[in-house]
Amino acid sequence: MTRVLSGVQPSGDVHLGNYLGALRIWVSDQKEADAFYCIVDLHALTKENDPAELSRRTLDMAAVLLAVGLDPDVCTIFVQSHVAEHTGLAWLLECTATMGELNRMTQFKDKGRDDESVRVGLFAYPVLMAADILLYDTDRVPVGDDQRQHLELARDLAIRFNGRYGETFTVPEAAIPKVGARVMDLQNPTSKMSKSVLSPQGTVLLLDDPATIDRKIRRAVTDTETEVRYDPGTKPGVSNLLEILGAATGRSPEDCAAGYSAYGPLKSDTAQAVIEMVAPIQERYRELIADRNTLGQVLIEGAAKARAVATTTFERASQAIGLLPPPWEGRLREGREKFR
Ligand code: AQP
Repeated sequence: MTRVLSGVQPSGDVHLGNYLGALRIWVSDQKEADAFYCIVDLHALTKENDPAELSRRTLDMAAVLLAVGLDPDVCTIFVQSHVAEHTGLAWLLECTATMGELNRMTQFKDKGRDDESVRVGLFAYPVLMAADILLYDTDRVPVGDDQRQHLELARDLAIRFNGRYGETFTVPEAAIPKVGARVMDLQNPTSKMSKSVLSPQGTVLLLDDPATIDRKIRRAVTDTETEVRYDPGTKPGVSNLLEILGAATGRSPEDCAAGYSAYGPLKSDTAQAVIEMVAPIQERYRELIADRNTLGQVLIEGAAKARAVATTTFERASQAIGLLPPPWEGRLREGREKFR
């Protein structure tokens, strides 16, 4: 069975881009693949964070993942920091990656390559992401378009490691959706919608109430023309609305454009389609967030299932690179047998 893995950072509230670019694909993939979905809390440490907020957001993210339709009986949902092998493998891969290739990561360039106070973690985070993926013998990684370059790095590291130390990792493929792969900020449609960039009016949150969604979409920046046309290069604002409408209604943005001759109706139909799409998710979320025990249980079971796969791959990689297996391991096993 194909193995799928993907992750989401608990770095802020889940937005429409996360849902259309990733989470809803996760939901359809869970039925067809052996799917692992990870709340990547260690990645959230690459930016300024409030410790109490981070733990609250991590549990909250578990509720969102269940609310969008992930079923813990069918897929594995877990928290990255609950499986120590992620950081262990990241080190082996950091010793495989080069400064040059990490320096070329556009996200790092955009977020402050020239800033002396930027954290080492932000520089190295694509390697941690490669470890997240390679630990699970992942065949396919459903992600938004912003992760394309990081996925290439994960592939390059897997190929290089296999070439140097023998076949160890599965080389993963990115799976980027045709529509909704890069939802743009409604106020700044040349930048992607993002959790950690402060753009409250430009970001539609999955849990925004209907009036707020309507207001944000009606106030979306468009342009001075009046023609509704899908043309991301010259009409980024209008094209973004068409992408959102298309993704929410299962049509192509070009098909959606054909039905409009003014921006007003396009905006109100887009808002309505989004409101209808998120309504059932919001209802389930309200029930789930009240039941912290169930959420905790899902994460305990998820971590156990994830660890079972991660430890095997990590041991394989450690031995391939020449690390001595812990000498006491055999003894421990013998001891356990003796007292069974
Ligand atoms: N705007 C987007 N459009 C489509 N897909 C998107 N994704 C993120 N933004 C968009 C996809 O969502 C998944 C989770 O990614 P993330 O947790 O890194 O989300 P984020 O909103 O990008 O979070 P941050 O904290 O703002 O991260 P940075 O600062 O790193 O961009 C991924 O599959 C992603 O592709």
